[in-house]
Amino acid sequence: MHRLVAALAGLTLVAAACGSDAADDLAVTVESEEAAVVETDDTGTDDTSTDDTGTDDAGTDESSVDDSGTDDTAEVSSGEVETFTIEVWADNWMAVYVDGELVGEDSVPITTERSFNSETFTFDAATPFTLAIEARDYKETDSGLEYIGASNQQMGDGGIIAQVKDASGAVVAVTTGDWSALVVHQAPLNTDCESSSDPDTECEFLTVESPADWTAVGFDDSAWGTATVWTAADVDPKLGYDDISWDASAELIWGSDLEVDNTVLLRTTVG
Ligand SMILES: [Ca+2]
Ligand SMILES: [Ca+2]
Repeated sequence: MHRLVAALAGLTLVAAACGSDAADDLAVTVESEEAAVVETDDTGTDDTSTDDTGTDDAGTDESSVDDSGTDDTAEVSSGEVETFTIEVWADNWMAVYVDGELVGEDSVPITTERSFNSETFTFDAATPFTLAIEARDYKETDSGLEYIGASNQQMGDGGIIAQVKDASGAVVAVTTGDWSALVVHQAPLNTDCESSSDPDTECEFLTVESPADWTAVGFDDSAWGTATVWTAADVDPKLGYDDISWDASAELIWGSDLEVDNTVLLRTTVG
């Protein structure tokens, strides 16, 4: 994962000592001009990005994701529209997109202490569809730490698991190590700053700008790595996890480092 991030460093990488709040990786949305640059550099010959970076994205950032998804759905999907549900548990927060459209996000704000919960979202889609999840581990600042200044100041850890069922209740997709993954926030890079009395100065972080259309059907994620599978013992899933009857094939996944990798973009194709 480190190697992957380094390979993307020529794009819009930011590595710096901390000093400001963690608003950077909230910006899945990027301004249209920047998005065009990212896509051109990142995907090269990606034909679908051409459409998405045109006038559609010139409007508001949020709506551009929906627009591209709608367009791509019409182009790619050929099956009949069915109703699906996705059950998902995340430490600490997630947002779920289907064919570029947001179908649900964690109802518990990430800033809530011990924001562990599961969610079930229902959506209509035609197979094959693109399932994309933004997963975030809580960090108080770009230092990557939580409980800063308290006796339990530490690096938090992450983890996510999900399964998709069709209308009959059959499991049609689960999180596995086959999912594409891009870590877009890592901190602290110098993990020995965990005990620092001034982590916002001493801890280093690294961010990669999220591609503007990373949730879209046509997005080329071939440059991404794959998710890392973790055991329940590794993640120690808490509140909400046991509320779901997880299929035996569903796996807890994250980046390659449960603590340092703080925001992970995940993608797969279902059907
Ligand atoms: Ca956490
Ligand atoms: Ca963390």
